[in-house]
Amino acid sequence: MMLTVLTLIVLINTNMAIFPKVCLSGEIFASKECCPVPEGYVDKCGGPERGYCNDIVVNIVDSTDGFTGDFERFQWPTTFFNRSCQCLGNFDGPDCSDCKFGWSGKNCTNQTTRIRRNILNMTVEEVEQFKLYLIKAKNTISDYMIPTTLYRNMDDGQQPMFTEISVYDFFTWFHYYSVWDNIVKHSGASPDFAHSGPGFPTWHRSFIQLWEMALQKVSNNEEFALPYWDWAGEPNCTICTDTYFGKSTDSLHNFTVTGTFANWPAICHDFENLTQHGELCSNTRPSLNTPRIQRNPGGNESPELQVLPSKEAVYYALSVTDYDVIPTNYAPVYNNWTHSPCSFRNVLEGYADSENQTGLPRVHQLHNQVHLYFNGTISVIANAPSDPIFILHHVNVDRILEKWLRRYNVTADQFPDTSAPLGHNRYSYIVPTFPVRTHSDFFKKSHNLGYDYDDIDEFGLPLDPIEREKEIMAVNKMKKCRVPNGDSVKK
Ligand SMILES: *[C@@H]1O[C@H](CO)[C@@H](O)[C@H](O)[C@H]1NC(C)=O
Ligand SMILES: *[C@@H]1O[C@H](CO)[C@@H](O)[C@H](O)[C@H]1NC(C)=O
Ligand SMILES: *[C@@H]1O[C@H](CO)[C@@H](O)[C@H](O)[C@H]1NC(C)=O
Ligand SMILES: *[C@@H]1O[C@H](CO)[C@@H](O)[C@H](O)[C@H]1NC(C)=O
Ligand SMILES: *[C@@H]1O[C@H](CO)[C@@H](O)[C@H](O)[C@H]1NC(C)=O
Ligand SMILES: *[C@@H]1O[C@H](CO)[C@@H](O)[C@H](O)[C@H]1NC(C)=O
Ligand SMILES: *[C@@H]1O[C@H](CO)[C@@H](O)[C@H](O)[C@H]1NC(C)=O
Ligand SMILES: *[C@@H]1O[C@H](CO)[C@@H](O)[C@H](O)[C@H]1NC(C)=O
Ligand SMILES: *[C@@H]1O[C@H](CO)[C@@H](O)[C@H](O)[C@H]1NC(C)=O
Ligand SMILES: *[C@@H]1O[C@H](CO)[C@@H](O)[C@H](O)[C@H]1NC(C)=O
Ligand SMILES: *[C@@H]1O[C@H](CO)[C@@H](O)[C@H](O)[C@H]1NC(C)=O
Ligand SMILES: [Cu+2]
Repeated sequence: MMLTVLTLIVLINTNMAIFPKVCLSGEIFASKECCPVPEGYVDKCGGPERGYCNDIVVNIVDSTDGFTGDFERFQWPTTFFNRSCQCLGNFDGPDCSDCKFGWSGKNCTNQTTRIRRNILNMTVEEVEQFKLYLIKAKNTISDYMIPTTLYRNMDDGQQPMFTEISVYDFFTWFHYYSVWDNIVKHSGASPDFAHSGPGFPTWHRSFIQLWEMALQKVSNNEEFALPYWDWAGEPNCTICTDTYFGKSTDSLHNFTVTGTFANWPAICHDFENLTQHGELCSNTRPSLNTPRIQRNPGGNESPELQVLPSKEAVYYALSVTDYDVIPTNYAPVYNNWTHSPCSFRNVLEGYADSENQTGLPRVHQLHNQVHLYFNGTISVIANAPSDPIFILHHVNVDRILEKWLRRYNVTADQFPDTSAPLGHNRYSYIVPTFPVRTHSDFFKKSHNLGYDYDDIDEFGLPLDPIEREKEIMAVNKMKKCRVPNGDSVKK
């Protein structure tokens, strides 16, 4: 405890977070207002032309599903801050000095579309450059800090306890915090703001996009776009070579990796033990004792996890027309949403059968299957982003979401607005974004967010004529998803 406080003082003196550093000094933190004055301006939020300071209004008070305990993520972010910058026009960021996704230039008037490419189509030099950006992110301190303990230990806001973290590890921590179980367990399940519900695709879309933006800043390359790895139908992990993300080594069954990311520290590996002690992962400065990332592709003893998802499984996901459905009575369990049959989200996330194309509950398919296939750091949900393959995997998951959004040309009203689990409703703020964003903000075609994929057209179909024909035929011949007891599935 003492150490944390001392560290904090030093940090505040040198500069002044999940929150921006500038809002974490004692007085500002206690006021619950995070409305910084951007450099070169005299007014908060760059007012009046860039933005103004405003109350944060929680759009929807999500059901707590009977949870009790620590609620700092509930009604996010108002436990910590209840006022923040409301940016105008194309301005964005904690002090409105950034541009909204897809805009650039001093006044954010230049519209840009960045193209996310298949990593296997990039030159060796381009791959090398991407890897250098990741290393730079791992070695650069973020403008944001993360809490070292629960808010309830911060003397009702009088004693901010935050620490610095690298730009890369900030994202690992961000993911961990969305999953971390600080609320008393209910029937064996724990709240998860990022998975097992309608918000899974949009939570990860926001996450990947914020990460992409952070890499653009760190590399001073505004044009940079993250690559994807299209794992569907791959016989093996094609990017597990030293040119890409490294081979696995079996030395003493540690399954560490070779190449650029050998010895890449994996923070928060001990989160389960910490959770049991009611503590947050706060040991974010990697040391020699921090475990390294590990993976052993195809090494799990379960045969279904020794292979990657088939192309047919992706075609099946694309054939499911409903985004997500209210849980039916089909298989009541705690989080009924992972048992929602015939839901695109559930199929994509991997809690429904896509290999045999029934759409019925099944835990290890598509997105989940890829995580588990690696049998290592990326297979443990909370700190999975410690392995950079996480990025390539999730950009591909986002690409499948994009194909689906374009194919069905959906509007925001397809996204459940009141019935979803904690943090997963259409207008719930995505935990722990700050400034806040909603799922609805990301449930739109990617050109609205300033990016595109290299291989798909406006209908989400492959540009390659052979792939296109194959996909159209395959999706058309998929059987329509049906709930076994004959109940009709309503949105
Ligand atoms: C925000 O929090 C402060 C400090 O607790 C409180 O005084 C103020 O009333 C709150 N404002 C809103 C809009 O909730
Ligand atoms: C940006 O906007 C300001 C204020 O409207 C204007 O003075 C300035 O010339 C603009 N800069 C550019 C590069 O457009
Ligand atoms: C707008 O952005 C494009 C692509 O990033 C760049 O090539 C161009 O120079 C920019 N234009 C202005 C006026 O900043
Ligand atoms: C998959 O990769 C592993 C390790 O890279 C290798 O040992 C194995 O032979 C490969 N399997 C196939 C089917 O290519
Ligand atoms: C592998 O694991 C063993 C025992 O757990 C440990 O002593 C050794 O340092 C590890 N090696 C590497 C390279 O991590
Ligand atoms: C678990 O966490 C507690 C509290 O931080 C610590 O005292 C203990 O050493 C940890 N145990 C292990 C096995 O890491
Ligand atoms: C799951 O479904 C069952 C049966 O419909 C219902 O009783 C239960 O409340 C649901 N649980 C949640 C968390 O929605
Ligand atoms: C698909 O069906 C076959 C035959 O019924 C079964 O053996 C297999 O486990 C199923 N696989 C999946 C992924 O559902
Ligand atoms: C790796 O596979 C082994 C063998 O199936 C399994 O016991 C272990 O839990 C897996 N580890 C991870 C992290 O997936
Ligand atoms: C999508 O729907 C909008 C109206 O909601 C319509 O203007 C547009 O043409 C449609 N696009 C496609 C590709 O069907
Ligand atoms: C990738 O490269 C191959 C040739 O190397 C080309 O046929 C294919 O169209 C490229 N794909 C994309 C998405 O650019
Ligand atoms: Cu995740």
